[in-house]
Amino acid sequence: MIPFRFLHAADLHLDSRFVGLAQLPQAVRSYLRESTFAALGRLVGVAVEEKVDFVVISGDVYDVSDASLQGQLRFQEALRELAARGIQVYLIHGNHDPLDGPRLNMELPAGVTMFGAGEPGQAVACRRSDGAELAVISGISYPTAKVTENTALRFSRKPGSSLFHIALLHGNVDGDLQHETYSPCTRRDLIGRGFDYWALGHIHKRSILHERPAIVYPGNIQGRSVKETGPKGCYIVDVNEEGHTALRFRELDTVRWQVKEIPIDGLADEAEWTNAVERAVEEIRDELPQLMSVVRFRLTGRGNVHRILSEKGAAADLLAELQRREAVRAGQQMYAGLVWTEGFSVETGLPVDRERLVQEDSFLGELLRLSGRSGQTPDGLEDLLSAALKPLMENRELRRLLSAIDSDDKRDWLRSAEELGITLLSGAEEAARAGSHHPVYGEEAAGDAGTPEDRQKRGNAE
Ligand SMILES: [Mn+2]
Repeated sequence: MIPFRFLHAADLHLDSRFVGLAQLPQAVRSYLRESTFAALGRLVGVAVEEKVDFVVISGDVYDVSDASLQGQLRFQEALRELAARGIQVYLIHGNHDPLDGPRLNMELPAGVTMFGAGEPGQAVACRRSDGAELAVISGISYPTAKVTENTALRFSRKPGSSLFHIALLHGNVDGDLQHETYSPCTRRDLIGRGFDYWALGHIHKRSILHERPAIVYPGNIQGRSVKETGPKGCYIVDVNEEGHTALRFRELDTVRWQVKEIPIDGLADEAEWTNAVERAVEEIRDELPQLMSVVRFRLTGRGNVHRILSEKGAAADLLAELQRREAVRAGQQMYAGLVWTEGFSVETGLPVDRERLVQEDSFLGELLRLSGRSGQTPDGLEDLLSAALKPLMENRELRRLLSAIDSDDKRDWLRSAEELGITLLSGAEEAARAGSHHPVYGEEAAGDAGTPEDRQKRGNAE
């Protein structure tokens, strides 16, 4: 077998709209909007630099079936650039850009093969230098957005061919429940077809499901939300004389999404907390000086800062300030090293000994035990919430909104409610105890108002 090299990418989602970011300053928004195209540009650059013999793209070239004109023209341009270098491209369409989408009827540049729907199309890829045959490539596109059939079973090797076999499939292998089950199949189905490399698309998180045969999701080429964190790109696949594959990941993204945790334990006050966040921002800037980063900070742990975060809205204040600073950079076109804080997820609590509170024979102890029991099982959580939400469910509009809440959000609610309980009740109980020993008015009348902390505890009890 002749050794060769190819590039495997999927889920380009060109011209994604980044919904939900409408509030961004124009300069930041337009850079984000450009990021899927920038990643495509880098893909072309990597294909050229790595001297690949060909490129395979496993569906979802566009984000929506009625892809923007700009998206289509830019993709066309990338294909022409690859064609001009003699790099062949093999592609399929997926659930986001099925064949029945109202797109331009564009003629594909020479050297580009787009597989249709129905029976898998088959093509032979050749070496760039001399046209020697390298591999048989098969693929099926989605005719419409919804394909629930196991299309993997339709693939078969080219009879009599001993060439390396690659299959392009957009679908859900081994039922990742976070995604709708498009073209569902199992690893076993794929292994059974006798192919050497399954070039998958659909799941945006990159993963190598199997080594021989290789079953590979390269992930999308550009993260598009806080759910798509970390480096995004493509695989460069080297096939040797024995037909064994070696994969190397190449980053293509220009905007990197991250979630960073900042524990508040031990931070004494608002100033220390602000410093910790600013330091985290600068660390990201130092780590990724060439990229724009979008980060969500998860504030976790227990400490005094919790009160400032939960009562003073300090997170919203700092967020506005951090965003203002980066907007200035964006206004000066300094996108490399820009760190856009997308938001804070406040998951903190008061500096209390929760384990001790759970044991306590008190209203708060009982509340924490109930919450612990309910949170342990999905059914327990559902029971608690359905009782709590019953009045809201009577309203049609609210019912519609609530039905879209997933179980992660529900667990967050339970956790927040628990912390709110601790904040409101632990203070009250301590103050009540303190009050029973030291009558408040008497103390103040005697001119001893106690420490500021004592006064705050009493304040909470009111
Ligand atoms: Mn996709």
